[in-house]
Amino acid sequence: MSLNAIAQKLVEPGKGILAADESEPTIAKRFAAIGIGNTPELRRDYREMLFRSREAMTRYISGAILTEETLKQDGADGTAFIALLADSDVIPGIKVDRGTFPMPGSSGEKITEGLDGLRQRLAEYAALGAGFAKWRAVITIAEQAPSRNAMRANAHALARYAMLCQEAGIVPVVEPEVVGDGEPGDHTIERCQEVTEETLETVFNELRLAGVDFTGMLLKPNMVLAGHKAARQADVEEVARRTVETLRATVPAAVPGIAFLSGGQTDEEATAHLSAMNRLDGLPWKVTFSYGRALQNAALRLWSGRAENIELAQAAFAHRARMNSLASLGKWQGDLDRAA
Ligand code: 5MM
Repeated sequence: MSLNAIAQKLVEPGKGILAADESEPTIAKRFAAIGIGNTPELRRDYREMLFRSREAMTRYISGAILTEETLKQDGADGTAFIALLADSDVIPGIKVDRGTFPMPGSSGEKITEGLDGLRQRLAEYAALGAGFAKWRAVITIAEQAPSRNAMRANAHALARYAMLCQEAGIVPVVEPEVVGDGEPGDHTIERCQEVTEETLETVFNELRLAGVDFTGMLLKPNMVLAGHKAARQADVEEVARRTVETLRATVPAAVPGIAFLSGGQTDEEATAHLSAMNRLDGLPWKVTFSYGRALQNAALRLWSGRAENIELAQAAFAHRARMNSLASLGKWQGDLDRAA
């Protein structure tokens, strides 16, 4: 399949991406919250519970972002996860960054690492069947941040990653996350909009310079939101309006789709914001979800590491995926959630 065909399939109407690529420290935190340890078997069982949720995976999920461990892992009965996903027509994706590290010369900012040896790793992932990849850059908002230096360094790394992916026949999902739920977290929505616009402009300039084909990539941005500790939180319509305004100003129409991260929003907020954006007229790209927490929160809690809870957890996952599928079509309504 061409890069454009893969990208189009990932954002096909009514579907979105499941981000199941929590790194070891992150999954350890999620598991600690439900009182279980972080072992390879539990990681396998948890992800298998998600991938075997037939309703969610076949109807609402187009692609799943995996860690390298999951990409190479088998389910409890020996079925390769790649085969399980293929059975639901879900494209496997791979997180290829090596995480975020302190930005040299800056206090509190991060730079994403993982470019060394990436060409070789991508060739291996492509041979294993990965159709797309993901790299997350973190942009911090604080009194002295973001600095131009951190923004440019992160944008440059995203562009090098994206071009390497395209050379390997893999669709790059470009994720520059302006973090809203970090510290100090008291910034206004106006400040988030300003920083998000500058970030996206910088990223697309670097992508253009690197020669990235916009028709064969996806963008995974944050929504424009006030910091989680801000005195004024905007309503759903304002978030949708400001986010789309920012994207229109910076994202070329040649990009097939935008798949948002949820960034610590409640499940219902993430769905409501997505639906409100899709009710706005004349969007030049498909607009959908690539949620981690906002797709998994309820399922993870219900599962709690116990085999007897699998069906209940899968039903919760299917419900959340269906709500976001409706939101990707602009058709979600709060009473559907409340009824459930
Ligand atoms: C699933 O979490 C992804 C990996 O994060 P870490 O490397 O920090 O463990 C993360 O990149 C995720 O894909 C995005 O942040 C979207 O997830 P949320 O939970 O914000 O929707």
